[in-house]
Amino acid sequence: MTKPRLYTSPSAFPNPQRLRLFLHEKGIADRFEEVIYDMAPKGEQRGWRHLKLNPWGETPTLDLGDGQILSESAAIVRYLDTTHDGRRITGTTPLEQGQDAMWDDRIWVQILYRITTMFHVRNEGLGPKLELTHNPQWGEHCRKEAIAHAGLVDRHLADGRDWLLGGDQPTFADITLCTAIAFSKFPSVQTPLDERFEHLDGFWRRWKVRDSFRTAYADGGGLDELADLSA
Ligand SMILES: N[C@@H](CCC(=O)N[C@@H](CS)C(=O)NCC(=O)O)C(=O)O
Repeated sequence: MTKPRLYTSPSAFPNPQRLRLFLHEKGIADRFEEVIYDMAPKGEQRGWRHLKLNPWGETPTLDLGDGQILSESAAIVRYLDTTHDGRRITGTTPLEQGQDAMWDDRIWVQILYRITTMFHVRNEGLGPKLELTHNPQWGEHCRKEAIAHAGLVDRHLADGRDWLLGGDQPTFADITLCTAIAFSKFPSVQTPLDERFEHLDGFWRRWKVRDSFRTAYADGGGLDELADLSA
């Protein structure tokens, strides 16, 4: 039987990385055929072949093989979490599911999306073929917003909890926060949230020793500190 196909990017790209980390936490990564795009400079995600699958021109995109296509990281994760056996990564009870969605939304909109916008508009982003807007002031605004909201998350973690919901295993919101911290450290972003916030530092260190993290970041994530994972 052919496997569903996932269109993704190298691990430095945080949204497909949210999905990849989820797949490894859930233990189902081997059930998919992964197509890793050359995002830049080639920009396969913006070419017509991919746009036929996902007109938004983004990764991740899941092709279920029966004519159904899913995109948007959280939507794909929630679908796969409920349709596969194993630990529920997006929360078990309705309350946990609500809390996980709440934290995921806060972190995606106010931290990760801000950092990715900064990446695109402040410096070179994906390069001249793909970037349409250069606006350093907007990038700086996004950076400040990301830092301010990271401070709120840091305060939430200050009560000694390991993960956002207070359990003993990470949920999807923790995955989104992990990829946001990783991307904040990317060379052209240079806003390392772990260096600025004590509890985000501890959180990042907890992720770095997890098997899921070490497998999902096996290509190094574009970060010197993760280079040994690709050895
Ligand atoms: N809302 C989308 C965002 C996806 C997204 O921005 N993906 C980036 C990779 S991290 C992308 O494909 N960018 C392509 C481009 O900018 O050309 C999601 O949650 O999956």
